[in-house]
Parts: sequence; structure tokens; C-alpha cells
Amino acid sequence: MDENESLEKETQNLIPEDEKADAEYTEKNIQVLEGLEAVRKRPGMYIGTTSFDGLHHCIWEIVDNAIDESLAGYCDTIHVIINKDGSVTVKDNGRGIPVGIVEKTGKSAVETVYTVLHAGGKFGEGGGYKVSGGLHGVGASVVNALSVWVEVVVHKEGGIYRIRFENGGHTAIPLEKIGECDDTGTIVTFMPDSSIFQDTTTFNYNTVRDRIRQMAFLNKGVKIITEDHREVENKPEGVVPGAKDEFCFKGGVKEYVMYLNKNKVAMSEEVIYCEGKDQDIVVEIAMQYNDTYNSTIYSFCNNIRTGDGGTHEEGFRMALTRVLNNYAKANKFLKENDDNYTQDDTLEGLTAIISIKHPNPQYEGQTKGKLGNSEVRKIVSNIFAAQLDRFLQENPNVAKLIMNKVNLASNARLAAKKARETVRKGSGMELTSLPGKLADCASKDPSLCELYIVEGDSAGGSAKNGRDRETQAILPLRGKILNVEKAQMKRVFENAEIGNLIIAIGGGYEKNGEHFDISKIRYHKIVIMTDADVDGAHIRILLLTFFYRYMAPLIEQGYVYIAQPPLYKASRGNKDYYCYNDEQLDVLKRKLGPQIASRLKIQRYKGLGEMDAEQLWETTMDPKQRKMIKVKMSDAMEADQIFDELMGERVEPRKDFIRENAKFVKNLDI
Ligand code: TSJ
Repeated sequence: MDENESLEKETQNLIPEDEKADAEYTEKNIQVLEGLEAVRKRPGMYIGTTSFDGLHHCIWEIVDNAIDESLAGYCDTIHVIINKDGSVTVKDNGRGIPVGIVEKTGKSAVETVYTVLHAGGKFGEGGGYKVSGGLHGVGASVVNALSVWVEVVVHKEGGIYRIRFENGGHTAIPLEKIGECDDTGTIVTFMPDSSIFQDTTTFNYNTVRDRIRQMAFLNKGVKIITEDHREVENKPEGVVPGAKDEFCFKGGVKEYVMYLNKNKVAMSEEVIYCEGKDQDIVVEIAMQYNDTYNSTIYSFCNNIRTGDGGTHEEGFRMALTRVLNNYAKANKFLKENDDNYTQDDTLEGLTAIISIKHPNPQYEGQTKGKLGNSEVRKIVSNIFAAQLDRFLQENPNVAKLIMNKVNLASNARLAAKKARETVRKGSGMELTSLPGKLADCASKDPSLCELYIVEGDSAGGSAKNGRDRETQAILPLRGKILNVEKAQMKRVFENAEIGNLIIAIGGGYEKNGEHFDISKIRYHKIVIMTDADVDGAHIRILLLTFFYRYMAPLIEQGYVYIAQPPLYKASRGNKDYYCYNDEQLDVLKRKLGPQIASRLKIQRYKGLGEMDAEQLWETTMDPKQRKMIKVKMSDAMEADQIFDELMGERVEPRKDFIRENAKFVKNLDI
């Protein structure tokens, strides 16, 4: 049966006899399938990538539709389940996708949503508030195009209806009524197509859980439950059999701020919260100061992170600085003639979430991570300023703490400026000469050069002797580098290890008006190489935090890597095998057979220092054989969150942390 025949067959059940305008209808269907075919040909255009992120994007796409239903006020519970067979089910208790015929397509609404590009939510005019369809809202049809099969079940008006698609969006079983019910809702299950997602079709439970948690923070009151129903055997990464998490935050972004600050010491209990609406734009902001010296400001538009900020963030910052300066002058924290606090002063130690919902968002910048709508600046600034001002009036004790904090930041900024100037004046030479501990490479072409940051002098020695001198430079770090979250700016610049790093990399840093110049960096690969133990993990996280805070473009542009040294050496006679995890060791033992395996001499590397130069080269540094992990911005942001948990005295949270953050702390000896 060719495509046309099958299409005609499926239409027979759906369209009443008198509505069949055959030729025109068939024409429309061909267009539809050509549309889905285009998605399969160039999936990247629709979901960004076909690797890990793109795969998960499919879930977000479906969940967005359920969230829309909840924003419209018709649904309060959503389930996201990774099924035993690896497919994903998203289920809501909303009104159920309409099953009636849509005039324009001649198909049922549910079939339209799944087969016509960008059709999601276009029917049912004025039916609620739709926020997907922005940057990521490519529609459920894209997921259909990229799936081996999709099944949609709708509970509506007393009936249970089902439709099934196969092979990238072809209707396999037309919409049919399969039973009766007395509830309403939509249940969607899809199986991603491994010929499209060639890297992997294994969903990562923790990735799903983390994004869903964030969705729950951003959409207060919606209960979202995640579950992993996959089995235990041969557990690949990302599979967490039996996992179940339930998220529902009555306080929304207010609870998000509390969550982000949970390992920090908050300046006062209260989280400042405001919400408002103007011209169909919904604004929600929460903020709280803590005892660190950095700011964590996450902004969102329509539940999508705007990593490069934009007009909503600008409006927030402007209002914050203006209101705090006004309060300071009015209440004599600043004298009439004192300089105003700067934006940086008011942001120090601040955790804030800015979330807006906009019916027609414009995104700018290369990665479309910046909100461009200019009207938003004023709307956010007005709503926030009025409510912050009122908060300060009503809570003079908190206001006083904030004033002291901002004042301290202002003084520290002036002191840091002085310290930097002294360094410049006192040692003009040292700033241009490379650190003595750095074993630089011969090449001066940054695109070929790699900087290995190595924990400890002894591993540093092996790395120096084992490396490719032409392109690989080694910088050993002694002990732990300074925790830049906790340290005052002044101390950051006085710290020798950090000074060495900044100078070796060569592009400066960004903070307080200083500019990180990525065009000046001396290496295009910066590789963090630490031991596979808790200390190593800690150093890795401190370094990531440092890069995130002071050289973010390095991470954005994918220049930062984590080396993957082997965990075991298994020797038999004079033959050595290296294994990078327990699974590989098991596979090796199986391959060799029980007889030989029992005679293997297995060494577990406790640290890089146990490897000699040649071993380190072969296993970890040789570009032809090594495996490195490229650090993503989201990893660095997490590192920022994580490290307090490693620092803590309590053992349990540390173990939990290690279990949950396998990416940073792989193969740990705990
Ligand atoms: F789009 C989708 F198929 F991916 C999908 C849609 C997936 C999931 C899990 C849920 C949904 C969805 C859609 N949940 N609820 C709805 N609601 C509607 O489509 C709907 C229902 C009634 C009316 C109306 O005007 O009566 C309007 C809409 C948009």
C-alpha cells in the first residue's frame, strides 16, 4: 500500500460522507506528510540537536502542552513516566485534546496536532493562555515525526479515544473510541527513533527530574510526578529503576529561591516575592540575599531559561538599584552627596528568579538566549519597584540588613579596585610573564594548544613528562583552590593559584567592569585533570565554579573539559588492560573467561600520582585514545549549586550528592 492509498483509507473512518472533498483533502495530507518528512530530514532545525539534548527536548515539548492546559486553569496534575521499554508517557488531567473534526484540515483535532507542523493549540480559539510555541515550542508533530511510534489516548465527554502513529508520523490506527470513562485527560506515549537519535535513545531520569522540578517551580501549584519504570539489569547511565519524585510548589519561584539558597546562609528568613500583570504579560519575581559574594540570577520567559538575560533582567536590575538607592538616601544609609550604589553592589550575594510569561516573545543573540521585547523592561521594572519599595517600608529590619550588605559590597568593590591597581603598579613585569609552575607548550596557535590543570605536584610531574610538548601545557595546582563563592573579591585576586590560572589562560576575567577577552586566550582546550576521589571532585567543582563566575565564555564556547583517567589497571603477565568504570572491568572479565579472570592482578587507581608518565599519556592524555567530557553551561551552573554539599560535615548528604552527581564525581571510592 503506498502513502496515498493508506491516507485515503485512514480518512474513511474520520470524515463524514458528505464532507469528503476528496482531491483537496488528499492534497492536504500529502503536504502534511511532506512536512513531517522535512522534520526527519533536518531534525536539527526543529529540536536543535539529535544527541542527548534533542532527545530530551521531545519530552519537554510534550510536557509544555500539558503545562499550557494547567495555565489555562483546567489541569492540576501531570505525570511523566519513563516506561519499561524506554518510551515516555506524559499524562494530564485536563480537558483532553478535542476529538472533533477541524475544518481546515478535515481531520480530528488530535490528529491535526500530531501531523500538522505548528498546529498545537491553534484550534479552540481563545482557549486559554498558551505559552509554548516560543523558542522551543515546535509542537507535538515534531515529536511524532521523530518517533518510531506515538500513541495518544484522550478521555473526554465520557469516551476513551485512541490514535496511533508509526514510522515518523504515519497514522497507523485512526482515531477510534475504545471505551468509556468518567474523567478527562490526555495521555501521550512516544518511542524515540534510534535512526534519528543516533547517539542515544536512553532517557536520563535525573535530567528529566531536574527539568520537571524547574517546571514545577515556574508554574506554581501544578503537581508533576516523575517515575522511572525501567528495570535494574545492566543499568546504563541515567536509568534509576524505581525512582519516583513528586513536585508541587504552592510558592512557585519563591520556593525556587529557597531551594537555590538551601545550602547557603540566608541573610534573613524572608524571600521577597512579587507578582503582577500588565498588557497580558505576567511577571513573577523572588529574591533573597545570602552570605556569599556572588549573585545567582536566573531569568525565564515562558518557562524557558534566558541565559543571556534581556529586557526582563534589565528591568529587574534597574529597579533594584534605583529602589535601594532611594531607600538608602531617604533613610540616611547614604548621605546626600555620597555616590550611588552600583548595580554590582546591589547584586552581591543575591539569589533571584525572574519569570515572565509573554504571548509574543522575541529572542535575540546567537543562541536566542536573550529576551528582546523592549516593552518588557518598563513593565518588569514598574511592577517590581513598587512591590520592593513597599516591602522595604513594611520590613525595616530586613531593609537594614540589606543596606548593610550592599554597603559592604560597595566598600569591598572599592578595596578590590585599589588592590588591583597596586598589583599593576608594583609588578608590571609579573602580569605579562607566565607563572613559574606552568610547563607551557611550544606551539603558540591557541586552536592547537591544550592546558591541563592537574591536581598535585606528583601527578603534575607525570603529566609534564608524559605530555606532547608541542601542544600540551601543564599547570599543577597545589591543594585546594580558593572557594570563589565564599571569598571576598579582594582575596580572589590575592590568591596565587587563581592568579596563575588567569595569567596562564591569558584572556583576563570578567567581574566588576573587567572584561574577559576570549580572543586572547592561549589554549582552546582547558582540561581539568583530578583524582577520582572526593577531594578531586571538590577541586573540579571549585574550578568549574571559578570558570563559571569569572570566565563564563570559556564554558559557553565549549573550551573546558574534564579528563577521564582510568579507574582500574588489570594485568595478566606483561599485558595491561585499562578500565574506566566497573562495567568495563566486568566486560573484560567476561571476555577473558573465569579461568584467566581469576588470575588477573587488578589495581584500583586511587590517584593520578600512581600512574607513571607513560601510563598517564596512554590512558588519559593521548588525543587518539583519551576520552574527555566537554563541560556544558548547565554543568557549571550545577557545580555552583553543588559544592556546599561536598564541603559539609555531614556524611549522608555527601553520599547523596555523589550518587546524584555522577557526572562530576564518577567512579568514586566512597
Ligand atoms: F500536544 C500534545 F499532544 F502533545 C499534548 C497535549 C500532550 C499532552 C500530554 C497533553 C496535551 C493537552 C492538550 N492536554 N490538554 C490539552 N488541551 C487541549 O488541547 C484543549 C482542550 C479543550 C479546548 C477547548 O477549547 O475546549 C482547547 C484545548 C487547547
